[in-house]
Amino acid sequence: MTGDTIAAIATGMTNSGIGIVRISGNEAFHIIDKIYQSKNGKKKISEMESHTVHYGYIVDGNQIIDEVMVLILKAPNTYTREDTIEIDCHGGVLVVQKILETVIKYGARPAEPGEFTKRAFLNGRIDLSQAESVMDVIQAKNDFALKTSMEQLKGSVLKVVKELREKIIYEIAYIESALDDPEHYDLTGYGEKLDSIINPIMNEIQKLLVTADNGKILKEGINTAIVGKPNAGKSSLLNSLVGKERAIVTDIAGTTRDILEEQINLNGISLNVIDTAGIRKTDDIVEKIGVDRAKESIKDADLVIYVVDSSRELSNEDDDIIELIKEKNTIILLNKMDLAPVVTKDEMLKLSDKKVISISAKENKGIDELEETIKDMFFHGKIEMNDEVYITNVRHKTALKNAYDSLELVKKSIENQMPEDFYSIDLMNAYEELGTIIGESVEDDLVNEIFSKFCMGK
Ligand SMILES: Nc1nc2c(ncn2[C@@H]2O[C@H](COP(=O)(O)OP(=O)(O)OP(=O)(O)O)[C@@H](O)[C@H]2O)c(=O)[nH]1
Ligand SMILES: [Mg+2]
Repeated sequence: MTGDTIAAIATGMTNSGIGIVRISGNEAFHIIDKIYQSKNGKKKISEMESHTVHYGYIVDGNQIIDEVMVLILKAPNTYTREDTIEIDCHGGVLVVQKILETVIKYGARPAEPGEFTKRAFLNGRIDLSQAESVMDVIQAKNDFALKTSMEQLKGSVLKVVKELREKIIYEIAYIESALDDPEHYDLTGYGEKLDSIINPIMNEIQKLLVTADNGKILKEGINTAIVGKPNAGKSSLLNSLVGKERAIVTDIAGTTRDILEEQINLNGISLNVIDTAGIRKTDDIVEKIGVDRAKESIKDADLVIYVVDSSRELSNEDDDIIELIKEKNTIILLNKMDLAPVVTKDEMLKLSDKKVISISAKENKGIDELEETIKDMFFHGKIEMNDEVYITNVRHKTALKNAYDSLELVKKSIENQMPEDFYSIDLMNAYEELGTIIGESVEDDLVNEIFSKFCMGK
């Protein structure tokens, strides 16, 4: 147990139906006894049964602060494993703050961000990957993110990582024992055997690493830049994807000057779409800044949508754009298919090896095909959420990568017929790296770093 008693507002700081102030620690009941007054009886709240709700007032001396419901949770069956009180009060920002101030006045200290979850971790209720997923659940932007975070919260990552670590530690233990006691444990031919044990472990890690790439995109959204010449219909496309008139559309070339960003949800996948200024040579200072930004946005994009006005001849500027997008994931849209075509798919395919789709942003045609293509591009057609474990956390990904590299070193040592203690050094590194994912053998710094990222009151 950590000792002191912490308190924080657990709900958002806006006026809402209810607000919750949470208290956790040894003094939690002592504090609530001093500031809670029940509606009828005089009984102390600390004498009531655990996991019950009580109706009364929060008071500071004679002054009533709010009418509340108090939830009492006695250790160890609580989130933090400590005595916990939750005060449900009216949801006005001022009221909630007043209650927190009173709780602090009578002995609690304001919690650091994420400190409740940190205590849950330190007191052994959850592992580190679960703790991190608490934050992810709170911040989930779409169905996928929510679902994977919930899976992780239930311990999906923990399970896989634990299994891998068990296999590795077994081999380390074997090597150590054999080196100590060669009469009972034989290491002849062990290198080969170890190699055959490491391979499936490395495959498993590799599989997790692949999900990490999808995972990041699924969680944070695909950064998508819509680019093209002025008047091609970029803003019209954005509007069509968003489903409302978000960007200004006119027939004047050079309408969009600055970058405009919108989030779109495609059946559970988020797209962070930016509409950019039409790319062309210009002497207009403001437009030129916009054009430079448009070019810059190509560099940062996971996906570029290059919109071409198919009712007009291509020009040098199209060649320039094709050059800029050469290395990027790109979909070329031949827009304005409702008009007489001047640029055809075949012509476009001669200039670029990218996927080409005909659409009409104005009449909303071809948008479905665009959406399907995006899904295929990023998830090879299958984005349905199966039971696969997804890695959605950058820290986990790095640790997996490091573990993989260490195992590769083990393989090298085997290949070069190095002495066995070389194997165990790198096996140990892999073991420790995997351990950092679930918070075993982690440094205090790392723990603090992770928990300080949490929202207050969680
Ligand atoms: N016929 C037809 N017209 C379209 C289509 N898409 C866009 N337009 C028209 O093309 C003109 C330019 O559209 P915008 O969406 O403003 O083009 P933009 O690429 O954003 O242009 P800039 O912001 O100037 O770079 C407008 O008059 C639109 O109504 C389409 O599919 N068919
Ligand atoms: Mg525009």
